[in-house]
Amino acid sequence: MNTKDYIEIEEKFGAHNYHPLDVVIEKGKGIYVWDVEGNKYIDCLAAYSAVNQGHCHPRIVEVLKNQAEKITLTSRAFRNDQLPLLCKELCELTGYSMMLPMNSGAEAVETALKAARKWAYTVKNVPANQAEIIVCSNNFSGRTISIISFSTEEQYKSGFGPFTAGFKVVPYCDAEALRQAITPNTAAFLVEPIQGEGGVIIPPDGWLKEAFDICKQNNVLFIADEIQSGLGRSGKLFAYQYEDIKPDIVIVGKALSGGCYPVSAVLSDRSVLGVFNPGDHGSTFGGNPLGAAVARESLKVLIEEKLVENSFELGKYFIEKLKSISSKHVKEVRGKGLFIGVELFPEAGGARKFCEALMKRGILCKETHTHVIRFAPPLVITKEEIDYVFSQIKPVLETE
Ligand code: IF1
Repeated sequence: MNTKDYIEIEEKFGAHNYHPLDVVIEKGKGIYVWDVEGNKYIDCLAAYSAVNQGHCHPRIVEVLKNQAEKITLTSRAFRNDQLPLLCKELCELTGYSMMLPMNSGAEAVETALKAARKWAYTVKNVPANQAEIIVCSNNFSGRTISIISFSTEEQYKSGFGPFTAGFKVVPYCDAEALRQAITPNTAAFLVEPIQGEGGVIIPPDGWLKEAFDICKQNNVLFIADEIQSGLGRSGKLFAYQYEDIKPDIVIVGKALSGGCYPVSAVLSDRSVLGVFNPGDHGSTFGGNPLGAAVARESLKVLIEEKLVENSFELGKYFIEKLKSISSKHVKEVRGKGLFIGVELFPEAGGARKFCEALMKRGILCKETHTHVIRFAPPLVITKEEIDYVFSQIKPVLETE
C-alpha cells in the first residue's frame, strides 16, 4: 500500500474531523519521522509538543515494553506500584504537594475546573451553583462540551450547544478586564501562559504576574494550563516560571508521557485537591501503571538529558536566525524556547501552503490560526539540525 491507498481508506472509514498534511508516517526516531514511501522528514511539530523527548525515545520505549509485560491496568479500585512513585516524583520535580492523574489534556482541564468549583463551594463559601470561572479570549484547552463552552473560536462551538454555564471571558493580557470580571463568586482564572493554538501568543512581561496578584487579592485560584507550554517547551520547566509566580493549579499532559501514551495530571496542594473525596471524580485509565511508568521515565529523560536547558538555548538561537530572514511575507517571529511562531501577513495567502512547501523539503510543521507557522521540534534537536532546518525554511519564506 502507498500513501494514496492509506489516505483513501482513512477518508472512507475515518470521520473527517481533521485536514492533515498528506504524509503517512510509518516510523520515527528522535526528531526524524519516515513516511510509508521511505521519505525522511524532520518533525517540527512534535505532535503538538507531546513528543518533547523525541519520537520513540529508547529509554521510554524500554520502560513501556517492560511495564506492558508486567501489568497495564488495575483501575483505581486497586492500587498499583507505579502511580505512587509518579505522584511523588512529579510533585518533587514541580514543587507541588499533590497530583491527580488523568489521560488526555482535556480531562485534566475538566478535573481542574471541577476542583476549582468544589473549592469555591467548600472553602470560599460561594453559594451553590453560582461559581464562576474566568478564562481568556483566544483560549484553547480541549474539545469537551464544557471546554468548548468557553471557547471564543466559532468553529469549535458551532453545532455543539447547549453549552455549560459559569464561564466568563476576558481579553488575553488585559489585567484591568480581569479585575472587573471578578465577583465574590469567582472561583478561578484559567490561563495558558503562552497561547499555543491561539497562534503562539506570548504575553507581555509582567502581565501574568499582575493577573496572579489580582487573583491573590480576591481569593481566586490561578490555574495555568501548561499542557502545551509546559515540560520544557518554553525553555523553562513551566512557562509561568518566566514570572515570579506559583499558580494554585498547574495542568500538564502531552509531554508527560513523551508521546508514548496518554497521561495528564493536575498539580496543586492539599488545600485544593483535598476537596475531592472518594467517588467524586475519576477515570478507568487515569493513573494506570503503564501510563505511570511511562510518565516517570519521560520526566527522568527530560531532566537527565537537560532538555529544558536545550530548549532555552536553542530556542533563542533558532528565533534569532528566523528573525534574520528578510521576507515580504513575514509579519513577526516570536517564541520562547522551542515554542516558536512565524506570523505571516494576510497577503501571504495563509500558512498552509508554506507548510506544504516545507513538507516537500522534508520539514514537517503545521499552520495555526491560518497565518501562523508553528515551529516546535522535539527538544532533543541539536544546533546543527536547527541550522539544517533553517536552511530549508529560509528559501521557502523568501520565495514562495
Ligand atoms: C486538537 C491545537 C495544539 C492544549 C492546551 C489543553 C489541550 C491542548 C493548551 C487539550 C491540546 C491540541 C489538541 C489537538 C491539537 C492541539 C493543538 F492546535 F489545537 F492548538 F497543541 F496546539 N490545553 N492541544 O494545547 O489536550 O485533550 O488534546 O490531550 O484538538 O486538534 P488534549
